[in-house]
Amino acid sequence: MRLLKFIPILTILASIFVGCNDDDISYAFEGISAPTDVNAVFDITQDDTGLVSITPSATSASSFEIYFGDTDNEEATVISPGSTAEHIYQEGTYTARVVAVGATGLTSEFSQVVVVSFRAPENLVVTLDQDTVNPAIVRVSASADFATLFDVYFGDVENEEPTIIMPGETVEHTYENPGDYTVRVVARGAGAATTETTQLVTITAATDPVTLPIDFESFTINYGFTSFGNATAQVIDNPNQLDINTSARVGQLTKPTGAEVWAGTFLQLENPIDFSTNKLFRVKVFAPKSGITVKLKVENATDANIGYEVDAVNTIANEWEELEFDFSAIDTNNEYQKVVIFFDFGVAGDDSVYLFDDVTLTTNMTASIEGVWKLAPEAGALGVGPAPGDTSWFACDDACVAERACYYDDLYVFDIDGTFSNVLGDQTWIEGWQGGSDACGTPVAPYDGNNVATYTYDQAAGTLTVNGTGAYIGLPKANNQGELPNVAVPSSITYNISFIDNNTISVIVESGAGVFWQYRLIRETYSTPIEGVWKLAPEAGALGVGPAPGDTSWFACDDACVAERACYYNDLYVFSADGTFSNVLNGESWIEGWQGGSDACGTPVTPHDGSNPATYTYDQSAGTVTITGTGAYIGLAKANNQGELPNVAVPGAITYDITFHDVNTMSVIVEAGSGVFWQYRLIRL
Ligand SMILES: [Ca+2]
Ligand SMILES: [Ca+2]
Ligand SMILES: [Ca+2]
Repeated sequence: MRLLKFIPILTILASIFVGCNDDDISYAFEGISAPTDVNAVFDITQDDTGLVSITPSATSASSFEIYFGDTDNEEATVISPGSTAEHIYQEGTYTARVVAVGATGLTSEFSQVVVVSFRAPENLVVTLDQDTVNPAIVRVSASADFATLFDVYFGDVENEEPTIIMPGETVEHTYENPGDYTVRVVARGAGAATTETTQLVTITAATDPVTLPIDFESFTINYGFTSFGNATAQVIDNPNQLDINTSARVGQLTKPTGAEVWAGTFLQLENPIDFSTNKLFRVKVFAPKSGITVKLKVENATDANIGYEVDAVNTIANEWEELEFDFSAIDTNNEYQKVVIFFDFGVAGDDSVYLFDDVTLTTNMTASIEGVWKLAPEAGALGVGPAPGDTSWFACDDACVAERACYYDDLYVFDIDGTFSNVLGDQTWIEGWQGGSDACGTPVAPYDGNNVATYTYDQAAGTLTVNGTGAYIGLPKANNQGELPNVAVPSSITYNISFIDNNTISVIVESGAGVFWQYRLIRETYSTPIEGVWKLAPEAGALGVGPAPGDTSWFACDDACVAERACYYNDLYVFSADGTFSNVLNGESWIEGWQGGSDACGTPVTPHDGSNPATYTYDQSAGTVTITGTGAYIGLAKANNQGELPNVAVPGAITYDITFHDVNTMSVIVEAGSGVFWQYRLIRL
């Protein structure tokens, strides 16, 4: 009660504050906005007096001004919330206005045509719409001559109080149970005589069979739970529309005190579950306690002895959590048609209530991000919209994909050693903010793939972070702070990533609030043995030199050497499908003395820095590959067909002998002068 006394004082203080600081109004004060949701319930007495009552309502209104609309220069009738204004009208048609006044004087209003007639209503027309998604919802509106309002009876409860609607107004009603109901609408005016009509509405039972995935959203599917062990289950409106489950409806299992340790519930599916490819169940659960065993079981439709069950333990209370159930060891010779779920298995009931949703059978994916990815060169793979999955603001269509061919060949390379590379080739799509003209052009620093970059992939969180200024996926401008150039160039970007299948990922970044850039990436595939992204095998002996092929007795980089030269072992040799070749060095490489370095990691030195354009030709019958382009090389920059730099001129091309050990391993040899064989073992990413 003490608190209540203070409220008016606080309101006055707030008003003074606002009044004294016109230039500095704080809109943080509640109630400073105008009232909303202004409405009014009208009623009329049927005694030929023309007495109409108006009960207004609104959110955040402190009073209402009523204008009945039947006199000129009318003074408002002021009433407080919850009160009813009464007024006697002569026969006629008027427009009544209801003005809701907020605490700060801001107003909102609502008008309603009021027909006052002592004649019995005529030409009553009732419109009854049944919702197409949820057939249990009906909407009723009505019109009639000489009617002030309509009483609507939906016919599903005893002693029903009618719902009053005005002409043009629609009322919605949800029936609890299937059945035939008589909807009765009574048109009323100011006189005693009424006119009425009835319509039959049939609410059909939900009879469609249950299929996977089970999301409980359908109003036509019969989620007919069979519960046991004293548990009960039903579909309810989602009481916790949070985080990973903002859907409308969920399954609910109640395990009352006294329920068996094995209490649970099941749904029978339309058909046996297809376990031929997908063997991983995911279920979203919401439990009042953590550390409970959730058991998911599948069972034969008729033989309860045929079943398979998997346990999972939840890790958090009172939050939605997606649990995984690995069914990969299931005997696929049997048929399973029931999905059974148990909560807190092994523990007797304690009145806990559990929610579950999105029972989905999916793939047991290895979910390896390692490898070479590119934007799927198809309509819709690049887009932006107000929500994940929604690219309604922009989606690159077929013509756009064709126009941006220089961009759709860009590669995103995730090396097993944690190195990330943007491999752009000579050109990519350069937007205006980069100084380009929304056209193909030379990559612009720092978004040219030349900086050191790494990545971290958190499979559980579904996030992928690329670290390094200029490293990106999809569009360089879209980062976690917003879009360039409106925000600073970030040093890392975190994307939400989900595997659609082992070779397709969805990558999303919310670049500023409510702006979701979305990319669908696919694994790069190759049509010739040499195409792809290669690197030196990071293992002893993969780099060496000797007097003959296969002999690296003069020098072979051992384990310590491999570790010392990590900046070199992540260098990439990119053989693109279009015949271009790239040295992608990821910021640093091993720089030898002849280059001005100190036999240590350092910034690449031109022309051996990957900056010059280069091409390659692969002669399968000869077993050779020729790299053409000054500064382009495989293995060691110094070793070429004439000898070793700096003793010979920088060549315009180098031819290497190559041998494939398997599709992902090749040996590359160059005789650098007579009898000096530099040898490299390369692996494909
Ligand atoms: Ca749902
Ligand atoms: Ca490109
Ligand atoms: Ca490197």
